[in-house]
Amino acid sequence: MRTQVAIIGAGPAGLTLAQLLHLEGIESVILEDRSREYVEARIRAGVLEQGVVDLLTEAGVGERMAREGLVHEGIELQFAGERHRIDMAALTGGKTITVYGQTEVVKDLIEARLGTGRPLLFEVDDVRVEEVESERPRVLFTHAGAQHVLECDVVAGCDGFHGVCRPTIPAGVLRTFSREYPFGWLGILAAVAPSNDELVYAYHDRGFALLSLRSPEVSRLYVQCRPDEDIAEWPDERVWEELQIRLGLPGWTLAEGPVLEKGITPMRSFVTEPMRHGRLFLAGDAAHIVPPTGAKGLNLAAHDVRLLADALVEWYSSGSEKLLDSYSTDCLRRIWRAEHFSWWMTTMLHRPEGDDPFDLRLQESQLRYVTTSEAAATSLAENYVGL
Ligand code: FAS
Ligand code: PHB
Repeated sequence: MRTQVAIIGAGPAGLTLAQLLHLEGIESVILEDRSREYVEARIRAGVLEQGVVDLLTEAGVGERMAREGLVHEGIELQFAGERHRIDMAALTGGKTITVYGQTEVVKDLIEARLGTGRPLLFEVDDVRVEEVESERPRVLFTHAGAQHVLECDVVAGCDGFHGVCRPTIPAGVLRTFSREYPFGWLGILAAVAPSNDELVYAYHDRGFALLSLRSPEVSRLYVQCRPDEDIAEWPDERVWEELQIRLGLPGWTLAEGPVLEKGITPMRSFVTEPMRHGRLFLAGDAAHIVPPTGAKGLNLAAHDVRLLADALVEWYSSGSEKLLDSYSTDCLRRIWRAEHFSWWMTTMLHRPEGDDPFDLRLQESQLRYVTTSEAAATSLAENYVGL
């Protein structure tokens, strides 16, 4: 087999890259180790920045998102029994976010890919990336019981945090930066109308809680928990009880309903530098991870592949490697801004281990400041809607 760009991973990064390259007549093959059903059902992100909505629309996959996505102009921060709205549209000259689940983005991208007739192979195994330091990299894999060699010009490592591409890069080449947080998120998807029109990020003595949504009929909610929690210790009743306590306000009730999905997500910050080694380019979670408090993960992946697609189009059309050479630097500028914002939102809103009284006062002061100062609220808003 031969192609121009071998894409490892059919998550938002790999699928978006493939679509952008297709629109420019550049061939690619996507190799995904899970099934289509698994990939489309994986519950993850829920918030799209304005810039990513525009990117997906320009890529021709925005029609259902425009119809079903929920455009929000603000979010709410809750602490000390008060709920404060951050009017992000007013603070950013009209920029908004769109609530549209990652599952739906992935379904739209897979449908578009299949419509192009270009290869998207699910349930591949034993993926190995070789010769990335040469001008003829290749990917070895098995599919439907047969072994294959995919010759290509470039490999795009879009295979997530646990993928095989980043480890392909020899030791000593990469520099990694990471931070593990002493807590995780227990998330539920529930068949009940959201009890608030906009997202609510709640700081509480018992821990953080987030009220989000997927549609007018489906709620998405999270509570801070220990990272090593056994989900068996969180029956639905306990989840709802914690949500009622942490989000509760006088005169406001949180509607409950059947839990459709429940899972625990650990939280970490992680960046690898550089994001390129020879003809291998890393994008999305394969290169960086953010705690989900800033709703940046999916959005960062999309921005990476927009830059990678631009660089590949320039290379194939003019032979210039200028954008390929600056890909990593250009991505990392945005990545580190999002890493800081995600770390800042996480440390401001999550109950710290040990309840250090100094830390608690700092958090309350920060929350008070960001909900009373236009300058501080503008900083949060411009990062949240996307710089
Ligand atoms: P992905 O991990 O989505 O995709 C990588 C793909 O590569 C996967 O389909 C995987 O099966 C495949 N793959 C892996 N190894 C392979 C191999 N060897 N061969 C072939 N294929 C391989 N972000 C938010 O903004 N908000 C959230 O609430 C949020 N919640 C999250 C919850 C969880 C449990 C996780 C893990 C992440 C969450 N994220 C969230 C972040 C998430 O949305 C990522 O940022 C986003 O999926 C990044 O997309 P990709 O880079 O495409 O990586
Ligand atoms: C979600 O709806 O899944 C969601 C929203 C905002 C976040 C994280 C997750 O910060």
